[in-house]
Amino acid sequence: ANNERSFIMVKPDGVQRGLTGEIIKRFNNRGYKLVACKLVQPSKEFMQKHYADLSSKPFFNGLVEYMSSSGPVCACVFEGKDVVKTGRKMLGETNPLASNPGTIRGDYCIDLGRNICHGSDAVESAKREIDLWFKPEEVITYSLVEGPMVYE
Ligand code: YYY
Ligand code: MG
Repeated sequence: ANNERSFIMVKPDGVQRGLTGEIIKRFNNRGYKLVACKLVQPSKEFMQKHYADLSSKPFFNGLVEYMSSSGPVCACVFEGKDVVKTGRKMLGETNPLASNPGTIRGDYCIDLGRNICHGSDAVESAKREIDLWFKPEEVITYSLVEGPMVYE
């Protein structure tokens, strides 16, 4: 389906470093459609919900603290064929130093806890994350004029 959706977020380090546009641009250039986008200053409680699956990890508290107290994040939803899996490839590995050049993390960052972006890891988690971050009316359904030039 061409209407798969992924939750892509520019983390506080990405926003602070002026990389918001670059990250959105890469998804747009690939052919993915931006269907939601907003700047948010998430609370600690909200980030605990977002990263609930990682609550038992030793880095959880630091991660939540960082994500909620270092500046805003840019929360986005991109739509298109295979966007969840392809989006993860475009982001690179969790550890930027293990990420190939040409990926977002492989081109723009170094440390694990400053890896500038988030992308949903499965279609199901994408649904959960989009519902958490956006009201239904904030995710816009529209057709891209260039659609037939991206999809055959
Ligand atoms: O999905 P992804 O962001 O690539 O990695 P996750 O395993 O979901 O971890 C979320 C987030 O936590 C990661 O982007 C950086 C941080 N983190 C960390 O600080 N230390 C680790 N050992 C693992 C992850
Ligand atoms: Mg993850």
